[in-house]
Amino acid sequence: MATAHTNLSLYDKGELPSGKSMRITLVVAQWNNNITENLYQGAFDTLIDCGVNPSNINRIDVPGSFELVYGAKSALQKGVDGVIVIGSVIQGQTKHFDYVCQGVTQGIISLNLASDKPVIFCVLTDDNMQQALDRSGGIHGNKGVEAAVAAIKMIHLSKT
Ligand code: DLZ
Repeated sequence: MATAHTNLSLYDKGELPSGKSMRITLVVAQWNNNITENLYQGAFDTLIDCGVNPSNINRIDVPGSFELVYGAKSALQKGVDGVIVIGSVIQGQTKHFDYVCQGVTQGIISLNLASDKPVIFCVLTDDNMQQALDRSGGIHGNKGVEAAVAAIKMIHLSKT
């Protein structure tokens, strides 16, 4: 999983399916919102760049990453082609980090198994704020961009 010194956020639009008819909801955690806003912007701009109609992109805000699962479930119930969950969990001095990371990861896996619509995981799980900054528009790119590319690919897969 090591991506040190690697920026994976470059993509070739010409090789991606068109997002023209896709309806996508972005669920955004408000914890560490200096990070999640950058991830959101990276994802939003990439979806637009890939042809998704702005009126087909919805946003739901939730308090923290733990609530991303409920936010995604509620978006799926309202009928969308795919969901991107966006969060940033940063290691503190307690075990809360582990429980939040585990909870949101298992929850999103469960939703993907239960639904025929993909839920894309854009949750940073970092040791410190600098690592999060580096991956939300810094030296390691913007994981929001990568999540949007994954969403376009997975929604296309779900429709074919
Ligand atoms: C409580 C908590 C802590 C300590 N840290 C984070 C974090 O780094 N990132 C994040 O997204 N959320 C954090 N939370 C909040 C939990 O995700 C959740 O919102 C609360 O436990 C309420 O259910």
